[in-house]
Amino acid sequence: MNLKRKLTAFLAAAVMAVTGAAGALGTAFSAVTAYAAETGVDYVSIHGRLKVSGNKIVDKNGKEFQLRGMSTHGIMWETYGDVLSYDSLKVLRDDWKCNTIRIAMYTEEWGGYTTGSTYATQAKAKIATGVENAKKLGMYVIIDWHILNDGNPNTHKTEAKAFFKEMVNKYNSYDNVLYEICNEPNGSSVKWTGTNGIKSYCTDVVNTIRTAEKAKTGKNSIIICGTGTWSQDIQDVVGNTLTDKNCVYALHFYANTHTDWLRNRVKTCSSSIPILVSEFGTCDASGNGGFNKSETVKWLDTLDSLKIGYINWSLADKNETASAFKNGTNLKKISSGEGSLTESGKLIRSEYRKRAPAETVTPTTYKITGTSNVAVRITAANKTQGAAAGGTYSITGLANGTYTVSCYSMAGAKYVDRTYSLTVKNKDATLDVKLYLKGDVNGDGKITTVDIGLINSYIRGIKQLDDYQKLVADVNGDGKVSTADIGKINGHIRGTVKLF
Ligand code: IDC
Repeated sequence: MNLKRKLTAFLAAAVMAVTGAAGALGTAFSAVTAYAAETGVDYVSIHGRLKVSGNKIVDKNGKEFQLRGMSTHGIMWETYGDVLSYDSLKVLRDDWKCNTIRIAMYTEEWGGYTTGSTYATQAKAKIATGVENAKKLGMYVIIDWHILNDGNPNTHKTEAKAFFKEMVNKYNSYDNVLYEICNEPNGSSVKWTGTNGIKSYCTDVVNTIRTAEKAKTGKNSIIICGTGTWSQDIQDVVGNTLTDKNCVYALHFYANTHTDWLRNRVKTCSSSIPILVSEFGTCDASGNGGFNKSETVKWLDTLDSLKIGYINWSLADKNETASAFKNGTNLKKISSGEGSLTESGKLIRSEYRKRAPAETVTPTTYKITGTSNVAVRITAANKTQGAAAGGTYSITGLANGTYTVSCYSMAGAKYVDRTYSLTVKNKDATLDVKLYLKGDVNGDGKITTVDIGLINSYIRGIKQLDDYQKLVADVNGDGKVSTADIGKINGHIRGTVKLF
């Protein structure tokens, strides 16, 4: 029986065993999940986890990298969180050339995070949708603690710390996540320095994040720190940065309100501190009125020349100038092209398309290589390669995707054939093949009472066996792992039964 048929038979038997309450079997074999092929640019695979180097954000190769993207409006407002769907983010990535999405979660206004636990739960579910979809698409994602009414970030410092700790625990291993810890501190008494100042808030929250990261994988995400006067006072940070060097400082502008004077500040400060324009608008600071194309273009020219990233406000269809979409647009499934865009949306889309650098993904096909412990024939994507015992193999010309790699023993039936599921995504993959002897459940190359012990524990429900181990344990080939197999293996050890 070939392996596929064997597996199918085993599955059928497993189902029968479960439904028939035979009791000897644990879980049925898990299905291989198919991988949807991607056509667009997977920014995160190409550029990896970003970090701050000196006063610039750089990619995994140490090359300056500009975040370029769109911000949601408040994810709890109206239907504005809908835009975090896979389909809409894909349009932003492929048609708008955005490499980043910013998820704005208000802390106070309109179902704000701190105004009720139900809201907080809903907000986190929306964040999860956005982060997961961004990850699938290879886009960077900023989780934005969107203070505004709060004025002083210290107002909700306790909640902020708990929130970011939770985010780190969830997303620490994700290479695409950045944290923005206070959107726009504001109020005449809210300054960078001082005991109740922004710096002290940032120091505390950054500490919480770093401690949580250390407790997980130790990987470190970029943290975006807001600055005074609605994130305009970057000059206060110069000479007084946080000790943590993987932080950038936020500068926000609205093109019709903030002009040369603020651009000059950016030019001056950018030589000494890392800056990110984590929010900007094409209009008045109110978000409504004053659409200003020429000032917007001047800003983007300046920021491009300084290699500073920028994120536009906002992906809403609200009746206000800053909105990218016309009122009534289905945000869950936005379309490519200009059809549903406002003048602001049209400008941003066309500027981004012009400004995004070409991304090259080379090569476009990949290989799976590895070794094998015994002589095998290995098949993936209808390509077959052989490997000698202890030798290597290489299957080339594979596109991105998840492959079933089937390994047939050429060393006789004493070895149990095996299938692996392997994902190839923008790089070569390795797979060292290991076939087990029939009955050798722990794969140590011997058939012993230890293997019997494992099967026994499995039958009694104390230990799990993986799908391959179950095949190895099923020495009588009846599709079940049962005491009958133990009997046969026992006989083999005592020399009364031949397993092969
Ligand atoms: C605005 C929204 C508007 C909403 C208001 C709430 O566009 O629909 O009613 O917030 O107070 C910012 C803020 C951002 C503002 C935006 C425009 O970060 O939350 O959004 N803006 O006023 N800073 C400068 C401008």
